[in-house]
Amino acid sequence: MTTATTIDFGTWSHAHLQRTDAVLQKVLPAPDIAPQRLHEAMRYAVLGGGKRVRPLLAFAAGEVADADPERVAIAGAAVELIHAYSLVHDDLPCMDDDVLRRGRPTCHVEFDEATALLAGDALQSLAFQLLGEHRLANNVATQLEMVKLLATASGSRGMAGGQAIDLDSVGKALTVPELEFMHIHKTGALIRAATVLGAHCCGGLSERELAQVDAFAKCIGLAFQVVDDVLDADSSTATLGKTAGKDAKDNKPTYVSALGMARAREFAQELRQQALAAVAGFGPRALRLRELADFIVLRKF
Ligand code: GRG
Repeated sequence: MTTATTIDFGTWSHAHLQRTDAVLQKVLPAPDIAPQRLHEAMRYAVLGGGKRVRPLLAFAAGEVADADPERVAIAGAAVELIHAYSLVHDDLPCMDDDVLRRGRPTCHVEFDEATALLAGDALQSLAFQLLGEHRLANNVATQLEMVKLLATASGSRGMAGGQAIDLDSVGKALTVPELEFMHIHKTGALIRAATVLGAHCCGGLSERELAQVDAFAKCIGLAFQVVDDVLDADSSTATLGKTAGKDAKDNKPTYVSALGMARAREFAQELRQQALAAVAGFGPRALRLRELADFIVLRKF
């Protein structure tokens, strides 16, 4: 057993956040390599903060599977690159048209729209380059499965598809099942992929155990979005580092508009309980997954 279980969650998450940032620093092209402006924009989008929840979930699932943290760090960084690309594109005027992200001007404001678009494209490519370049799984079949998993989670049957539904839903009152479908894809798919990728970095979990990790991730991915809806309605721009109250202003359906604030909060707690139940059988190996579930549901930013 690693020392992971002997340190508190704050220390553990800080150490793994730093580990993720060290990989990201290394794999992102240096700003003095041509084309400099594009590389500067990529680095700006990725290295300017962020909670790194997805890599942390990969590390936590990796601990359940006793995976090699070096491998998990690469897998987690690949997911974070996809996440950063999605935020850059989401902030563009043709999508959410936002000017503030992680407490700083959004990528297209700091650079320009064309550069931001290309930076997002290149971050996505870099994510898959990492999965192709590094030995992450114990066998080739699992490694290929990992590539497929990330591609599916980020593509039209995952995040990009969820974003398309989101853009189409402005001004509409979605039913709760429709809302769930949208969010499971837009936000949940990548969170789920991050977690399962972490577990795949060893190959030692049985199908049943992998399904338990996946069930956890599905619940916590949706909980993440429910909490995001609550925070958007209930928190300040200064606390969030992004424009608060935007969902209501943009007339977007959310869990708060569909269920009301109190019920949305309750629903997040129910999802947390379901997530915890899914990994109960792992005992102490799932400590970090449990702590991350708490962080995701109780977070204030
Ligand atoms: C453009 C293909 C494409 C997809 C965009 C993820 C997404 C889809 C849009 C982001 C819009 C948004 C605010 C979604 C809510 C949930 C979410 C992903 C919030 C941001 O993630 P955090 O809180 O951000 O993990 P940090 O900055 O901490 O990394």
